[in-house]
Amino acid sequence: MGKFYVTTPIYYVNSRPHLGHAYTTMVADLVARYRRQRGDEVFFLTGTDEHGQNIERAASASSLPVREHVDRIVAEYKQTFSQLGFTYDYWIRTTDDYHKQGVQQLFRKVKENGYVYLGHYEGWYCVGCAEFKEETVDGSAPYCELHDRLAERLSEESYFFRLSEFQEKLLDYYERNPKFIRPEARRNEVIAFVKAGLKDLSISRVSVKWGIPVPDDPKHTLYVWFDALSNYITALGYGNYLENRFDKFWPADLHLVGKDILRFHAVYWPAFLMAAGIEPPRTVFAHGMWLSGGRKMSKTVGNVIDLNTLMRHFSNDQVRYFCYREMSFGQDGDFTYEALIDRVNADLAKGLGNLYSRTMKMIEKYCDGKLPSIDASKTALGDVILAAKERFEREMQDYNFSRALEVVWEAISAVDKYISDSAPWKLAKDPAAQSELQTVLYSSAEAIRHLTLLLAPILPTSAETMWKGMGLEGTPLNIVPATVPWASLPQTIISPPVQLFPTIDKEKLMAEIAKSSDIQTEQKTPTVTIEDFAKIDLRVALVLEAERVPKADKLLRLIVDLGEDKPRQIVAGIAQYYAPEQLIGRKIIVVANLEPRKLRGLESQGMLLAAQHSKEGRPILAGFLEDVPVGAKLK
Ligand code: ME8
Repeated sequence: MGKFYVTTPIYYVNSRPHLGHAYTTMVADLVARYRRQRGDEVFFLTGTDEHGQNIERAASASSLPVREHVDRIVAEYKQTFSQLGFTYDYWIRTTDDYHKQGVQQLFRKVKENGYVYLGHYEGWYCVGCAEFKEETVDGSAPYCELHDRLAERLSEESYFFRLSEFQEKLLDYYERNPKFIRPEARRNEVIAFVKAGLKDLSISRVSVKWGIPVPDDPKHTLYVWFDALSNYITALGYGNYLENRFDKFWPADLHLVGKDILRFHAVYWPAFLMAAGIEPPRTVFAHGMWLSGGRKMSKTVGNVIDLNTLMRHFSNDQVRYFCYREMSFGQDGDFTYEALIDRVNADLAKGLGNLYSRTMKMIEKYCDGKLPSIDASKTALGDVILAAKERFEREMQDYNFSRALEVVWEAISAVDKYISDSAPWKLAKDPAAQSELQTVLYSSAEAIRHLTLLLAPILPTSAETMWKGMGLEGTPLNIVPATVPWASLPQTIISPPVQLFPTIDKEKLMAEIAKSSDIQTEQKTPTVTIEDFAKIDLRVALVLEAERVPKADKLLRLIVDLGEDKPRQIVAGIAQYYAPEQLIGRKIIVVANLEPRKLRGLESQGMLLAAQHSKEGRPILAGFLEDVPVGAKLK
């Protein structure tokens, strides 16, 4: 028995939670339940990252005061995570006062130890990434692929963290702690990155107001990542008035993160901690990303898996099973509703559910619902189950969730096969085979009991139902599987068997899902008045010229005639779907009074209209079947 401290990233409150955010927390929930079941004292932390320019911008886009905006998103996160049944112990918000105190304390400590100095920073900053980008060879603004925008030039007074002094210390730490960064491939990437050299890191901004003030110099706010990473210790009471859990729980045993933010956790975070004289965490595990239909989930593509839709059509256990089983932990995975339904049908309905109900039905029928009692030495399956239990523990402790599940399902198949081979329905008809029949039923039920214990952290609701259904006492999550010997199943009375996982009618459910995501999209679009609509100047435009924008795979530069004095330039992100020559001479629709915007240094004086292909995500340009005069207004 020991302690176990597991964390998730704290999520940005610039948009609503989606499957990706739920996933990391779902894995943390699994680890937390697994550890608790084995008797550890667990602290499971999750929460929200609420400062910085990005959040300020998201708030202004939703026309709300920042406070109100963040409170709303946090409420939605909490509501969703509670519906998903997550058992976190604490929810940290970086806008909470104790966090602010703790972060300031960490800054003071790092400064006191000589690792902070005041300087000037000038560079290309992407607001979306909240980080400075590398200089380009020709000195022009770098383009951020991820956020489809040019970085902005920023020069300001800034406090710097002497990251450059930590290169050797970090490399040494990685060397001495081979499990610090996992999986192995990611560890190698980080090592290569650190070996290439570390520059000092700017850790304050004067340009950002929505943040934690630097102690004794409040015109600066702390860099969002310094603020955010500190959450892992401020939530334990570091540098503030919360209950002191730091002494018990630090260092963290497991920081779970997506691979997108590994560098912050594996380079900056241990360096900040070392600078403050605090021990770094034990393991940072970077998992892969969920793709959807083979593509990165993105709002523009429209393939984000919405949690409300997911929760409406699937139980938490079904979603948990799929996520743990489908994603090889550490690699990317593909999330589709089709695959989810297939797994539920094959593994849960036909596999686990069927084994449970056939066994319980036979006990009901052949033993009047009372578990038989037999001599332990006569049982079958003991070695299969004990071997499975051992392998399961090894895989779980190594965070190979998918393989741990394979182990359980192999055991399920073995029990199934044992039942089919022994054919209890035949034994039942033979009065001389009664003791053999009891052996088969007892062994199968005992195997199910052991597997239920293993499954408890994975499928908490179903495991509880199975446990109660078998008339067993207590709750499986409070029982350490290793302390339960084989062939110790008591003679309980079972409840009438229930169907744990009904088979899903795939076609029908897919149609319902499609319908409910349409409804959702409709609901999210607010109604506008005719006056609002009239503010948008839509015009017919003729494409005169079209060419690719050098070094930007996505952009086309168009010259279009709107029937005005002179043609306009429009920069559009359609280069992957339309060749320039396809467009010349074509009549399109343009939003003529959109605020001009610079893309790759080129001013776009309008926006063209296209429909979004819902499945492929590709844009399809709007046009007319009949001929229309250039410059005609649409209304
Ligand atoms: O990065 N697949 O917050 P964030 C799997 N605030 N996981 C995904 C995912 C996907 N498609 N999309 C998101 C931040 N995630 C910072 C973190 S921590 C001190 C500060 C998960 O809201 C994954 O864990 O952008 C990823 O690392 C995290 O959400 C990013 O959440």
